[in-house]
Amino acid sequence: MKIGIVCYPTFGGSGVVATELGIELSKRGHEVHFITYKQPVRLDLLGSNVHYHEVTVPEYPLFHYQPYELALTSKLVDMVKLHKIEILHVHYAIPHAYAAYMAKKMLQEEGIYLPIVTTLHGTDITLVGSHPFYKTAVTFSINKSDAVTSVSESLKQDTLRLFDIKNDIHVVTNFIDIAKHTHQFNDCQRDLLANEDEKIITHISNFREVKRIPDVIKTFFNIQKEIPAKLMMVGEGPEKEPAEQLCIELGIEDKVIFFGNSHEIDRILCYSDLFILPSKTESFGLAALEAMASGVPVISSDSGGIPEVNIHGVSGYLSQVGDVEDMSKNALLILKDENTLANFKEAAKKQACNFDIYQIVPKYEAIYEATLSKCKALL
Ligand code: GMT
Repeated sequence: MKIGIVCYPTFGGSGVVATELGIELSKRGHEVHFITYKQPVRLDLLGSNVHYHEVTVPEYPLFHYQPYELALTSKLVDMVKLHKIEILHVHYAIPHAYAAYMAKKMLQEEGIYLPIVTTLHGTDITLVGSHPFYKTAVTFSINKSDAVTSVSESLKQDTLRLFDIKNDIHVVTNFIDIAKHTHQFNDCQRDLLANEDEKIITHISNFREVKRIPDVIKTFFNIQKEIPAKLMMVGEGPEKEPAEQLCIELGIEDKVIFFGNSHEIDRILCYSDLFILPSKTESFGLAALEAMASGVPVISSDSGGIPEVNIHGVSGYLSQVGDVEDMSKNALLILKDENTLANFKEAAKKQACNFDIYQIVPKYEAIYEATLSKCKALL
């Protein structure tokens, strides 16, 4: 198949999922075309089956806001015609599903039929999409997609609750390439960052309010009172500076390392003992899955789709949003005893295997095929 993929090219989970999906589809013999404004961060494999087409939005002083949807729509039409793209998979409803629908209508005028698959990722529904400013257009775009998927059952239910949806929503969970997380390092040089007796706790996110960064710091503060430990904070975002300030106020700044965005997530996870994800809402929690795939147990909130990924008492523990005391208690339960820690590490890895890329990508292929057949039958 010739598949177009539209996504955000940044460090966010939706872009990561779209990129890993495209790479895997290309390995399975499909021709994949990424169409976005920058080469996706994890896309380093451009080749005969993977192409990248940049959407450029020229600055024009008349516009207070530069019209990205318009530029994306035009690019989609041009690329579909040039490369004979058969199906378009858009990740994140805003504005991708909307631009895709406009492109589809323009192509229809020329007798070209382009089926659209929209994957909902979370914030496009729970945080941004349901805002009254966007809701009408988001509802329309979801209903006009030829197939809709969501990355968890919880997100599907949120979508049905928040929007008036006429389409079926297929749950296709996020996935992970287990093999990649298994054999990469013989020695990840843990001793560069921590002493042998120190446990390493990690948090990775885009440091937005929804991630509840102060809860990560406060939980770590409680942990390090009981056992020697270091905290690795990976990512960039508006909550990073206040977090650095909080570490100073609590007197733990020498125990917390802020990395910024990193291309070495696998190495950081390789030497981690525990991952913390206390988010207020989280449709899936790809970062937690990546941690588990590296054998790192997860202390998380129980919000959104996280309980579908992190199993309480098995791969880690779940607490109510904001319950720092419970998260601290659970973290210490795992970390204080080496046998317990080893068991949780093994169970985390095992649970991650349920989301192996080789089980999930065929589900997308099946959806593409069914959508293409359904659309051809309607012609
Ligand atoms: O919140 C983020 O970390 C970024 C956001 C995005 O849109 O990229 O992530 C969302 O999509 C990820 C991939 O499907 C999910 O794993 C995250 O849980 C989801 N974030 C939220 O729901 C807050």
